[in-house]
Amino acid sequence: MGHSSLDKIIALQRNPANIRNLCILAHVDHGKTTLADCLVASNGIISSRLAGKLRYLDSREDEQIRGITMKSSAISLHYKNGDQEYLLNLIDSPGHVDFSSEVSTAVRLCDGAIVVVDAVEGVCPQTQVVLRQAWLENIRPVLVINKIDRLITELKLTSQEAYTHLQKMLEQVNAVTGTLFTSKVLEERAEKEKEEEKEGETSTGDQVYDWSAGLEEADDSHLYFSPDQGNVVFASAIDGWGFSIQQFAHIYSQRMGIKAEVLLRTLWGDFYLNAKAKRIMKGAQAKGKKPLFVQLVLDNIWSLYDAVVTRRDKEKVEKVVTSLGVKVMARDSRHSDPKVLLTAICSQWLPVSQAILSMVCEKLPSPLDMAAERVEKLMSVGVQRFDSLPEQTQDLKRAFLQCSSGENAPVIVFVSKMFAVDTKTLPQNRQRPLTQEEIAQRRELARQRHAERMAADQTAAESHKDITHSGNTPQQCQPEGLSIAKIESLTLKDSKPEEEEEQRETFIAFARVYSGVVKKGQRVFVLGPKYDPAQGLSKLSERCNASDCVPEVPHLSCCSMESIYLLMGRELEELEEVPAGNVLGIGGLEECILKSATLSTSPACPPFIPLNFEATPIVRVAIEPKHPSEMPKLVRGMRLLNQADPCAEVLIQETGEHVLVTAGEVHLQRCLDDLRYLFSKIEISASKPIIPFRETVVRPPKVDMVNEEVGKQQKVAIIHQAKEEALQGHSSGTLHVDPTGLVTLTTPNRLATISVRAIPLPQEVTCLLESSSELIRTLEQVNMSLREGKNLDISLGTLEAITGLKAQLESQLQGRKWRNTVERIWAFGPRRYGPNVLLNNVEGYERPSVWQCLSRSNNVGEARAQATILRDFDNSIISGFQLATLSGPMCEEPLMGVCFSIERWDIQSSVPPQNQDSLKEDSMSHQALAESKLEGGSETSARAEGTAAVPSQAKFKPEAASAGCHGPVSGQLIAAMKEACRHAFQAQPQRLMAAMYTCEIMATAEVLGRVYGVLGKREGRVLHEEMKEGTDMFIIKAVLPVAESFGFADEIRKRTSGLASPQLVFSHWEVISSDPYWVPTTEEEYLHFGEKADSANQALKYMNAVRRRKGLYVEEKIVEHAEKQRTLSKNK
Ligand SMILES: Nc1nc2c(ncn2[C@@H]2O[C@H](COP(=O)(O)OP(=O)(O)OP(=O)(O)O)[C@@H](O)[C@H]2O)c(=O)[nH]1
Ligand SMILES: [Mg+2]
Repeated sequence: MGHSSLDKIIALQRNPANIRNLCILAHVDHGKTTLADCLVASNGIISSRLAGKLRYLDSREDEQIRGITMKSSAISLHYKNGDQEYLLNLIDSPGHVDFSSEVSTAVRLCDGAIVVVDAVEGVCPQTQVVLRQAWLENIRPVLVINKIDRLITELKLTSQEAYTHLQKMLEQVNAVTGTLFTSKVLEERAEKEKEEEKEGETSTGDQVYDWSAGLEEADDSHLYFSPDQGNVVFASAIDGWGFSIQQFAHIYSQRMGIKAEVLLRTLWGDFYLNAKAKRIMKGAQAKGKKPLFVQLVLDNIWSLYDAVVTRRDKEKVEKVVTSLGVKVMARDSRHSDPKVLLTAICSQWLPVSQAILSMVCEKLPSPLDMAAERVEKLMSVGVQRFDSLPEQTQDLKRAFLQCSSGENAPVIVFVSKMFAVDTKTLPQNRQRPLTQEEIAQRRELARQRHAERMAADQTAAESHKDITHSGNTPQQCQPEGLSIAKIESLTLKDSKPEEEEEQRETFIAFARVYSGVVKKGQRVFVLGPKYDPAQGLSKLSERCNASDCVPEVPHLSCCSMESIYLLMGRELEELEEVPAGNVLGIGGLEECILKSATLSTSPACPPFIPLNFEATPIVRVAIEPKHPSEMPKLVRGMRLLNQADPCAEVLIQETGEHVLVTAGEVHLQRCLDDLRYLFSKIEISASKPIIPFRETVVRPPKVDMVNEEVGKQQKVAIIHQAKEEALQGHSSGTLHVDPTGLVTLTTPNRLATISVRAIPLPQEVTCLLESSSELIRTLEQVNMSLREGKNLDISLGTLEAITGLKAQLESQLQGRKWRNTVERIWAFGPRRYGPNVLLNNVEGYERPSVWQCLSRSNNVGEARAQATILRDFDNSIISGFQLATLSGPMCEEPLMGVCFSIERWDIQSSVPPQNQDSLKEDSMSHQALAESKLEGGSETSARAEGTAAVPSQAKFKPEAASAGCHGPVSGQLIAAMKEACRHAFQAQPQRLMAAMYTCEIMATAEVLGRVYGVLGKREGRVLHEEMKEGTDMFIIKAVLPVAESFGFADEIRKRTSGLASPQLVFSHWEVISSDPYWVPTTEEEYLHFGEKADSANQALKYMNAVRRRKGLYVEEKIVEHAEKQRTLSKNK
């Protein structure tokens, strides 16, 4: 990078009004990086001839080979728009679903986005996702419709058809933004109403709102994409052209003498030119006239392509060239590839960089225009309301809005990811060209050294002569030995740092300054995601400096920003300081930041809300080094990988396996490559992907495997069988299963008895719980702090969301069986927010509900007063439930969609035996199950006497005697609860749930059959198929089990010769309908499936595969009835 442009960028960084921070977002392969190339070429960083071919921002080798972007990277460009100079910090993001976390990291640092859509493919799944992400982060998008050339050369549309096609596409894009916007307006309106209601029902009591009132009031015109709004550019990045209708309005207003404003309004839309009247009229479609856009814009482009590419008409080309006033070099016009000539003409006539950059400068906001709403959202820690934050923290909002670079402005920086670069390529270590003086100096030095060496050689030769002359061998040896040792030590010294150096990857933080000036070497506070500014402020003074000696505050540390860089795509440029409003790279933070963080000089600054990732990491593999001795290197490498990737997770399982969790197959491949060649630099081997399953229970099926109705008798028989099996497993009498599936279990010390029943949750409830897991987690946090007696100011939105969840649950859990269940929910699990429910059906046992935060003012005191012995052990029950739901009995995978209802719970306090008499009073029974009460009673006395050292009783029930050594009751209760849940689960028909991907495949008619073939082979299910309008493409939407998905994309690509490439997105969990424990019981079933019936049972296969992987017992008979194999030879 030249000095002049670096200086220019540094100067521009100081003027936030002329800075634009933007990213390029799109579905995979819609041409983001190609477009970025054109913009980069406009700054002379790459040659304009190579623009589009180089893909400059895809700097990794695998990105170039695969042709897809995997990491987002930034580059700073300058652009002169009119008389103003602008600085554009541009971030190119990946479009593949596997890397959507990289998109989140890019979007957070920007104020605007260029959304690119392929003119042929139109709105694709990732297009919707990125539009949503832009929405969630409150950044403003502009639209580029790319690859218009494909409409001409591939689809061979006429200009009129192309216009209709483009119109439709624009509608599609606007439909997506429309839904986002409507939901937001309605939400805001509801919030406003609520607040007004709260403020006082007296004054505004009788105001009536129409449901659409909010929608009409809000000005949404800037939210929709429309060429006449100036936020749409039509382009072909590969051919280097692009235009907005402003450009054409400008051209034609001069040529035709029509006002530019009039043209601006009419160039896009149903208008036509009436040549006779010399007027622009409405209603082109109705009158069958050419719309203005076709006549004045598209026709020109179409005829240019026709002349240059299709017909290669030299004369016409010359005419066009002279009429457009562009210059074409002779070698371009003589080139065998007509595209070269086309690019040469187009890039001068309608340069794409100019169209896009001027739109960006005019339509996207500068850092100064940051909306107050966005700031509040960024600063709202956890569930707290913005106005409940400390005053100093609220004051910081002003700093955000001012985006000031003054000396007194607090420094606020957000780091959205860490990326690794080779230490050698850092600007500090890069070789710079030598000046003349330095060259002369070096020459002189070399000359001196040479002279010295010559002199030394001479003296050495002389001394050698002396030694040989004297013939004294020991003397001769000594210096030699010495010198060898010296050399060794020297090489040792040399090689050691070199090795370290070689391994070193330097981590650079990808960040943005929101306020203040970041200076090299400055010390700042690093605020972890859980840092609470109120707590920080109570321990530190507001003026406290990060370089002072700071007392310990949780989630707060100090760090110095050792170096500061300008991000220039593949290169970095070292800077001394960066003012507010810019994107930058910061070195020296790898010790204090894992993936993302907030940095500030003020302890009042809250941590920014976490990035929202759209991708779910789901593909896991176990990794080990090829040579076991290299384990430490692998561990280090995995640590670095974890830091360098926003989405990858690295875990060490209890089994000691090192597990890598990634978002998909492509992401996995990239992570493995990174480990191999970058971070560990050793050979590694990865296991086959570990596929996650869920375990669940279902209602007893009504038909058997051959579709015959299951008779009542038989059903009972099955349950009896299950019961027997369950009882066989437990020889002691502590377990009891009744025919309805109620499991009663007593702890080994006979102090507590629990009865649990497992009930399948309705599917929509499971879905709801699964999708609201974040909310449930928040709810759990709130409950936790309520239990600790803290008072939290929960934001209105959160409270509303919780109320909404409760109402939804209530409406979905209808019917006699579920009456009042929602109020009685005890906990969710596993991990306290999973999709399983624990129900309190114990008669007479009251505990604070999980919804207590909704009505907490009147509930807390009451709940405390009720603390009983049962309440003391409440947590043990929850823990047991969490353990049971974390790993089920089928193959130790988490449960899903199961409701455990506790119907009875007895406990006796574990008082020492001298209090024998009081035992009975402590004993509490909440259900009058006569027999079990009797049983419980006798057990109690047995236990009491046993511990009071009455030997005869102890013999009678030896386990009761050792109650004391069974440990505290809570531990036993946890284990018993876990066991009870497992048995209750097993008493119901069990099923496995498989993770499912959805995929959208775009394929032409001729390869459609093959796509279906591959889908069918992999147990995929086609949801729907439609033809894309105006093309010969079909869009197939299908679901596919994750277990069958490995190699799917490759297979499809191979079978269709690269014409179709699917993208797999995790969508949901689905119950596998077959019963893994099923064995044929009726005659028909025997006939159908044979005796072993193991051929068709997919669920059993999955289950056994998981069990085998986990080293669990697998019941498998390879040969059941062995028969001697006979060879049927001819001779017999
Ligand atoms: N016909 C045509 N092809 C284009 C155009 N722009 C890009 N392409 C091609 O589309 C393919 C994908 O381009 P990229 O720029 O890598 O797409 P991307 O959006 O960066 O892809 P990801 O980063 O992987 O999401 C390349 O083969 C380009 O040559 C265009 O305007 N017309
Ligand atoms: Mg790309």
